[in-house]
Amino acid sequence: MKRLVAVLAGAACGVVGAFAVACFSDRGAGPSVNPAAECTVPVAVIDSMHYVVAIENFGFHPDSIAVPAGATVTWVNCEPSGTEPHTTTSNTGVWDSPGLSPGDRFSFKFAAQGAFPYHCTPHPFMTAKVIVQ
Ligand SMILES: [Cu+2]
Repeated sequence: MKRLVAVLAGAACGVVGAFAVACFSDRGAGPSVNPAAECTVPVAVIDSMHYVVAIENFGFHPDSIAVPAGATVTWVNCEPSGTEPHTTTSNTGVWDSPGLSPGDRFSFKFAAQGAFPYHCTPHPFMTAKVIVQ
């Protein structure tokens, strides 16, 4: 399994333009192969249509991200194991994740332009937004 992870990481890691690209395995809402790698960069841009927001220290990082219409945003819970789950929940009912434990992820594809504020249901002080351009 370790060898497979290394192969996948080798294929997906690198630097594109000014952005560091995290190691990434697109597995939807399932557990991450390597969440630690995704949590080591402040803004993980997988490619122009796929972005990562880290959930860490009871906050969303970055707390505002601009993406093009049609892009997918994946939230990854980067908290230490044992931390209570977080959600990513649209303020206007556009999306709502289940509780995400450390290492879990949730993805949503933004088809429409606009500003999409969201929060964490168990921790309403955790707020952020996605701006779709
Ligand atoms: Cu939370």
